[in-house]
Amino acid sequence: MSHTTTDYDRARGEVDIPRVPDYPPELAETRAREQGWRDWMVVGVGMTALLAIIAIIFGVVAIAQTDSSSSGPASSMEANPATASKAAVNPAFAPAPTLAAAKGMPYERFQPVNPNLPAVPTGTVKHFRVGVMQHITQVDPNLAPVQAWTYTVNGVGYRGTAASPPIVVNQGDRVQIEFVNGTSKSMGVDMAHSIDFHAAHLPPNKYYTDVAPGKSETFSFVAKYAGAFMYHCATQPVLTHTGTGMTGMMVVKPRNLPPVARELWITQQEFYIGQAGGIADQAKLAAENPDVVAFNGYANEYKLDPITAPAGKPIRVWVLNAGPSRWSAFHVIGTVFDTTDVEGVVAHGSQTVSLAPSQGGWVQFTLESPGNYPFVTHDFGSMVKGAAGMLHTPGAPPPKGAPPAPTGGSTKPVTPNMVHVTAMGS
Ligand SMILES: [Cu+2]
Repeated sequence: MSHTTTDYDRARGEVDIPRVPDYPPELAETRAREQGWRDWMVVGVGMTALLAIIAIIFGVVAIAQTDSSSSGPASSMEANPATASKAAVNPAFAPAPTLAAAKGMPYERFQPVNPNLPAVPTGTVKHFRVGVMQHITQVDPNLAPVQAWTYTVNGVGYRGTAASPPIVVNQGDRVQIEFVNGTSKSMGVDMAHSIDFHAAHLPPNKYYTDVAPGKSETFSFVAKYAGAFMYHCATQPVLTHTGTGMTGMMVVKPRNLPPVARELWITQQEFYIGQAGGIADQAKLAAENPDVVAFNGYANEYKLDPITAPAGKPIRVWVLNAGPSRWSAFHVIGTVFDTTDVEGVVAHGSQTVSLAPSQGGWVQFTLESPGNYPFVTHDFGSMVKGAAGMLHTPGAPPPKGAPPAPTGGSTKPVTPNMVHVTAMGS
């Protein structure tokens, strides 16, 4: 028994901690005298500080009066704290332009992204033709359209949002990637892009390199480890390319993962809006100050179009935090995760999974009773910018206050050359 206790202490680092000696009683009088001195010192320092503050206040008032009487409105503006703080607002962090402000700008109509995890393709080698499109879409129903640079996978692309499709394989599969940087005029590609797979063991200098518009490259790798891995553009500046949408999820399913009633995918992404029709705002990107944080490429997408899922049966959600910069705390309100696997760490009974930018995994849970169960990032600063959705079970009333999905915009591709904003690097 004592053996076990000792081991616990050692494991918790609670052995060999030096003890602070007790105060020797013979020094008690000296200690009291020192305490008295310290008390007077504190009073003295406090009085001095108070006098200094009073002097500063008098000085500032005197200067402000002199300025406003002698040099007119410019100086008096500085003396007025309200006006001064307004002038100090960095214009880089101006609110994103609204849809109304972008009147007349063409953009693609919102279409909800299918959140069902696609099946693993057939064949011994899993072949994926990955394309690029540069298009004009909203990422929030109230905000101006922006440029989104996104990937297509085997012909599937998501116009009307800035999401990229998941690539799904089984652990141990050989994966062949044919990366094509824009195949037609409707893809709107006017610059080099690239693709970097976090699930692969490959020399980046050889394969994650720039591919010119209209050109392609092919490579393959074995998906050795299971998980939700990021894929993304690695073309410089990488913050701009990933912040303008060039990220996606690659799911490597472990062998013998039990089937579930519903298997979904959710990618969290940030958007930094400067000009209507423009690319991600550079200053906001650098300051990690997004206007929108979205699941699957559009703010509050699955509140606009709730995901139906059964009650009383296991549900699995593959989650990726594609960033580029903010943290994600994925949580489903009204349940507890039975099992989670984040970056190879399996846990049971967790409430929230913590995902740094690029990290991913899966969560499995049951909605025990019929109802409406929101899912969010519990980083509420990001949640209020659009990283929230809704799971709705059959038999539950429709979620209250769900806004109608927006219907504006074009059903045809809208490419950057159709709006009057200069593309980066051109
Ligand atoms: Cu790119």
